[in-house]
Amino acid sequence: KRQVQLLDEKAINRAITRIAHEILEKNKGARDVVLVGIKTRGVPLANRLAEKIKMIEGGEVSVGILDITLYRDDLTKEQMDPIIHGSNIEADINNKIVILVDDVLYTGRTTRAALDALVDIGRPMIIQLAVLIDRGHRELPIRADYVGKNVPTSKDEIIKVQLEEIDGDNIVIIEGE
Ligand code: 3GP
Ligand code: 5GP
Ligand code: MG
Repeated sequence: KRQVQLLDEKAINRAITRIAHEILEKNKGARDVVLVGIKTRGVPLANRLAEKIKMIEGGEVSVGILDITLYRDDLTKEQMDPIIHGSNIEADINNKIVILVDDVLYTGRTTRAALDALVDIGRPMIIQLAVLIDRGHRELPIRADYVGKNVPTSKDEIIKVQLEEIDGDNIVIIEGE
């Protein structure tokens, strides 16, 4: 299989640092910001962003978790329907700036399901989206507010995101035929 490295550890860290600054700039600080990581790898990314924002600005940023997986387990692209398994969001999201965090943005269906879950929980002032990789191929009118790296892909390529907290190392690879 053809494998090409897209981001190494330093590049991932730089992307996180930049997005943290962009979040602070766009929202004039982190007051009222709640980060919500989409399981699995959106969660460590949300934690890293919260840490980084704290380092830059001081003050705590709440992090919540949404568990959304595909109805079908085989990762085929046709007729996948993301379903919500649960959430752990302790922060009050009413009138807050909620920032969804995911590793890869593809069709947008996971994000759509996440929006559904959020509006069930409360009434945020704004919902924004941050992703490490945008690989294109949207099937819904959804876009990210913060992007680590835009990666044009073909539909049969796969982006492998490995994060220390889960995989033991930090690297992003594109895998093709
Ligand atoms: P994640 O939970 O960290 O996002 O869906 C299970 C895992 O499979 C995902 O991990 C993701 O990294 C990986 N994956 C690779 N290609 C796809 C894809 O096309 N769709 C989905 N949902 N996951 C994919
Ligand atoms: P979407 O719902 O936008 O099609 O896909 C978003 C979710 O599917 C993300 O949580 C992401 O983890 C996963 N996903 C889709 N394509 C890829 C991919 O190429 N690589 C990885 N790692 N995850 C993907
Ligand atoms: Mg994901």
